[in-house]
Amino acid sequence: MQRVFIGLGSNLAAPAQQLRSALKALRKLPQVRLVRCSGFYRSAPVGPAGQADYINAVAELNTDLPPLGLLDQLQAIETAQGRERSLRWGARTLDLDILLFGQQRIDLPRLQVPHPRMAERNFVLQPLVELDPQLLLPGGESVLALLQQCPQNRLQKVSE
Ligand code: PH2
Ligand code: MG
Ligand code: MG
Repeated sequence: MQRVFIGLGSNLAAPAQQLRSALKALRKLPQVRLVRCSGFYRSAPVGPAGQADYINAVAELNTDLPPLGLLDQLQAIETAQGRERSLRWGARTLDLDILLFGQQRIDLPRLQVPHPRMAERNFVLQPLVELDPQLLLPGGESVLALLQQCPQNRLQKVSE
């Protein structure tokens, strides 16, 4: 059983509703237990200009699935919610990223864990700290310390 943290993000087609639907789908996955989800945060878009604000959150899961098995399930949920893979960092109906998978480091073409850009993203670090202020990365860095050092992009909590 692994303790896993997933980043959820959307900036198209009723973003908060997209996140709620994704949480419902996560609850239905075999071999996955949704432990809890952070509040929802409105965040300034990182990437190509002209995109709408995102809604972001982080969910904690327990799973017996292997990392790529979980990734397949997450991508199926993204596809079911109308995700189209086009522009890198472009607008999307739903993005589900594996942030942390226990204390594992994974470096495969399809999957890098810890998520390679999480240390620069307050919309990932703030909800992670909300779930567990003591959380450490596999290298031992504190997520709280990363949050204190990371760029302070616009971020506002919009629901518990
Ligand atoms: N995701 C991206 C690119 N930019 N910006 C915000 N605010 N939130 C995101 O989840 C996000 C982003 C690529 O996955
Ligand atoms: Mg992403
Ligand atoms: Mg993604």
